[in-house]
Amino acid sequence: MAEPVQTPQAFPTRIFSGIQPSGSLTLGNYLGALKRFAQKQDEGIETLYCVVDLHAVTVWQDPARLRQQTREIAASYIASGVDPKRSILYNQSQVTAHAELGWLLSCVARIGWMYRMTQFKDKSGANAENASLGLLAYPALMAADILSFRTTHVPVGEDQKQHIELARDIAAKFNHDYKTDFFPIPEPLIEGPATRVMSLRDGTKKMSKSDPSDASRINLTDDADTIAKKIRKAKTDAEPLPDTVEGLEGRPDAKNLVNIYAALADLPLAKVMEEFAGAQFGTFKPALADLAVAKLGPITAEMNRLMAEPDEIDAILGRGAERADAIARPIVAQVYDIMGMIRSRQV
Ligand code: AQP
Repeated sequence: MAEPVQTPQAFPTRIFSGIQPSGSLTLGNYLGALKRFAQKQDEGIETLYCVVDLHAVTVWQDPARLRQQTREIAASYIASGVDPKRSILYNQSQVTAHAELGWLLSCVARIGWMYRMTQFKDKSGANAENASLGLLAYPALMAADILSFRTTHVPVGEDQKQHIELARDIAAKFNHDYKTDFFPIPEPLIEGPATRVMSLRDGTKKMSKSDPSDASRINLTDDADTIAKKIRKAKTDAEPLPDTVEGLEGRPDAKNLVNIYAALADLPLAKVMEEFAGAQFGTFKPALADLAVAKLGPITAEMNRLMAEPDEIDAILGRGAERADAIARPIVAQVYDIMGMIRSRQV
């Protein structure tokens, strides 16, 4: 069970998180992010969920494809249980506070902090000089996403921990530099058995929507046959499953599949070990495939239904953006005041 959410300092609890429209979502995005986003909303906490299109263009995106993917991510949020009436659901570029605060915070953050980000190193590869400036600076924009709402908690997967720590450092430096306590220091919420779902082809590598191998991941758009085939072909070792969680140590591929089962079934890992103790993968994999199809099938069907009405998705994003703007605009105006900018334009 997750710990009850504690509000740091004197700020009311507010949750923000985002997903990049840089490809079709995976089972990793679902278990590490989407499923938990809906749970937080259902706990009655104020929740804002964003399709972070400004982040996606840190690497080149085909414009028509970007529009399509933005709608697909919005549909994935809704199909996974995010209710646009109870949560604020929108795309980032429609709320200008993100870009404005992003600039201000990129003047607070230090370049050295950015170079230390492992995701920048991974994504820029051997040719970092040729990466976009945005790819390097993007964690400052991510800090702005969070702080535009004076967010207190950010549910993310394990891979985003370093970026949230950076957002905390940026908030603390801003507060220190301007002798204020304006920004809360946001807490990452990294909970549950699936904070890092691994590749089906390599249990030591994160499942990622931009992995060149489609067999490495389950996409939320995959049909039942494709899901079953990918699980059947998932890399494993030759040993049967152990009877304890400890017995999975040193067996990353087996551990990954068991973790996925536990997360999909909402069962503690120990219970899954009990159920499949001594089982061969020939028994476990079909059980996992059946479970994955049963859980993901209705989500995929709902996504397809929503995607048939792109205007409706755009209208939902527009309404969400208005609500997000109403919160963020006055916060960013106060940041301008704190930093000494004159704001005398009549609006
Ligand atoms: N494998 C994963 N396991 C658990 N959580 C994951 N997340 C991503 N992959 C896993 C979480 O999903 C949220 C949205 O992530 P994102 O799409 O904005 O960017 P990302 O973290 O870089 O995810 P990808 O799939 O690896 O995208 P690409 O390939 O475009 O870089 C985040 O909360 C993330 O932690």
